[in-house]
Amino acid sequence: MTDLYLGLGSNLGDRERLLHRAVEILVERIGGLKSLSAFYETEPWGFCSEHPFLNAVAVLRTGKTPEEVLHITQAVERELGRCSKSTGRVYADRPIDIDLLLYGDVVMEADFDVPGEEGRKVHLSLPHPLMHERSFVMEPLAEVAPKVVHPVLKRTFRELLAALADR
Ligand code: PH2
Ligand code: MG
Ligand code: MG
Repeated sequence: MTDLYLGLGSNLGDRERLLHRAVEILVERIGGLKSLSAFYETEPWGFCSEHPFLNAVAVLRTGKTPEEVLHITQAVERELGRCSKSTGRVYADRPIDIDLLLYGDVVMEADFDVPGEEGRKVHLSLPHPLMHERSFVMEPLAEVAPKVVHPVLKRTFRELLAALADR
């Protein structure tokens, strides 16, 4: 069993209900809930929008592989009404976004097939390559796991959050 860290965000619709529902489905399909952060209201980062986000981090204990987790999170995003995916780093408003932040200490880059979509691939990087630059991730993460060490940067999430706040 591995500790899986998921970043959740919503900036359209009933954001609080969407986050709660997403966690409920993720727990059914991926594994038991170890911790869930508070929900943080945050300004859109990296794009302009009049719709603020609610962001949270959930930690699940899972026996699923990263690939299985990715397929499940993408299916849950679709089921909760997400129709378009951000491409490159061009972001858009969304009812729900579920990002894999960390899968234990695993460091990996991979392209996976998308089931049912011939030829389409989805890329997965672990740890999430931008997580330590984003306060909307690091604040809830440092709340639930202040002493956990980033497997590449070798600093705790509390230290990484403090480094962000200093900038
Ligand atoms: N997600 C993004 C881009 N910008 N800003 C906030 N505040 N919260 C997010 O979850 C978020 C974002 C890409 O997924
Ligand atoms: Mg995201
Ligand atoms: Mg995403």
